[in-house]
Amino acid sequence: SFFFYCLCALLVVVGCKDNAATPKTEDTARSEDSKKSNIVFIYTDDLGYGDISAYGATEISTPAIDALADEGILFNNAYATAATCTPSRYSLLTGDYAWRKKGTGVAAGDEALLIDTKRTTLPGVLKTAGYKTGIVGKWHLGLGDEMGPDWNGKISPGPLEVGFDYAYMIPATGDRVPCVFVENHHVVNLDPNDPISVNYKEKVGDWPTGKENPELLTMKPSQGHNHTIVNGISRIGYMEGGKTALWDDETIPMELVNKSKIFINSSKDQPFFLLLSTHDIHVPRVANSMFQGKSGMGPRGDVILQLDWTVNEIVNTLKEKNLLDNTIVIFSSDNGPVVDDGYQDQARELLGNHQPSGGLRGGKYSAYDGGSKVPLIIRWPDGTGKGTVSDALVSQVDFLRSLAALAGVEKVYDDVVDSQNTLDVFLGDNTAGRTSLIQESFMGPLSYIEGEWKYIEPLDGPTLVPWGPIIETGFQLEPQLFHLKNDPNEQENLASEYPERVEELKTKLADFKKH
Ligand code: NG6
Ligand code: CA
Repeated sequence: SFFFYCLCALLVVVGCKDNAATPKTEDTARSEDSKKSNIVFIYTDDLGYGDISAYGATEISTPAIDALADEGILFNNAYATAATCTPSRYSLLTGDYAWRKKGTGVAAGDEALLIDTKRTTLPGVLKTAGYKTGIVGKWHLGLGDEMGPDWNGKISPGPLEVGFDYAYMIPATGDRVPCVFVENHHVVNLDPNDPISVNYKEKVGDWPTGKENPELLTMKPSQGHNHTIVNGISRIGYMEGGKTALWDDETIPMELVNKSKIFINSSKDQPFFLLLSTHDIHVPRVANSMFQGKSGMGPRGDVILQLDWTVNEIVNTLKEKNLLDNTIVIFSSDNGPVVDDGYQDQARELLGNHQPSGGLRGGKYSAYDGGSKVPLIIRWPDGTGKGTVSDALVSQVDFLRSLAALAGVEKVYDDVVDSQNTLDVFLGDNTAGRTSLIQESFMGPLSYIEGEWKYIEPLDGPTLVPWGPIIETGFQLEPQLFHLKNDPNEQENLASEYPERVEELKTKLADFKKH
């Protein structure tokens, strides 16, 4: 029996040793993971630096978003990587500037997936750290293989192939067909007897278009947006079929909040990462009846109130489930603001004294700061930095390595070129932030910010966004140099006064491009 005892002891020792050398069992990993904070990232669309009261808006009030700022850190110097949606989102998810990859400008509604399924991604990294990962809302990064999405079959690759466990998506934008939700690999509520056809070049089927039947429209385009009419609104692109699958524009936010709640509730046993990518405040701006006429600023103002409602719903859900004390809430926008973005929704006429960009020069699409300087608020569950304002220079490209560090991921692969671990900045401990960053405008030219200076590459292009939103592109034949600290609204081009500075920043930008 002594021998038996020794054998048992030996087995126990070997067993322990074995245990230490191999990965943790699923159960121990689970219990450690459950201590990790959840992450809810509310990524809004086209919301400007001056569009919410936390950032100084006086003509509109956004109490739920402001509460995040009261309980968290408000960043005064935060940038999306680009002045349009697709490249900014590409950077958030991949940790790389989008201009490194061809074809990452504003994606068509039938574009193939733009993210390489083999590369490191933010959701993929969090997944390796035990997170359940989900995206609810706007995708706009393409779907399917090089043939594009198969709307009537399995839509793949997509979010599930780049690190998300769950997806409930607006495939591109609210103003692009097909106007249907996609859940994981399939269009939601699709009747197989009524298949969807989509074409971005020519008309398919016989559904009326805004161009041919303007009398059927409840919201008229001001520019483009005159193809197939869905729910009284003409869109970009032609479609037919999928009647039972069409979304209802007035309840999109309710649908997204509902799917977010279900995702949160189903993630109790492990930490979760939810990217809630709102349709608000992109065009077409169709507020739910709860918000119609409530802002006094027309649909654009009404959907800002609707966005605030979304934030309130999500925070309340976390509170009710006792999760707010263990959840990081991040709030930001994919690019700067635009007033008329192609529909006659009276946004310009009813703007009054409201300044969507908070006085910054330019707006969505632009090389000036109005294009990509955006609101960013982070509410830490333990009250870190509560009610403070940070002037540190921060970029959304850094969330990949920063959240990876937070989640305890030891290795982030080298295919991530641009993302830096700036967790100390996001926590408010480092008030300087990045030394430099790059901004992409809609036709490609880049701007380079380093310290107090900003350089904009010269480009022979239009000075105003060509299709009429009255936004300065920031394109000039000559290089531009601004002292952002003294001149945050980029009024005085100092390039001819400081030619060496121009040369220096130009060279540094060129070096970054070589990476
Ligand atoms: C533009 C659209 C604009 C918007 C934008 C993409 C016209 C005239 N304008 O081409 O309405 O859809 O693309 O916006 O069609 S983003 O926020 O998704 O980048
Ligand atoms: Ca956008």
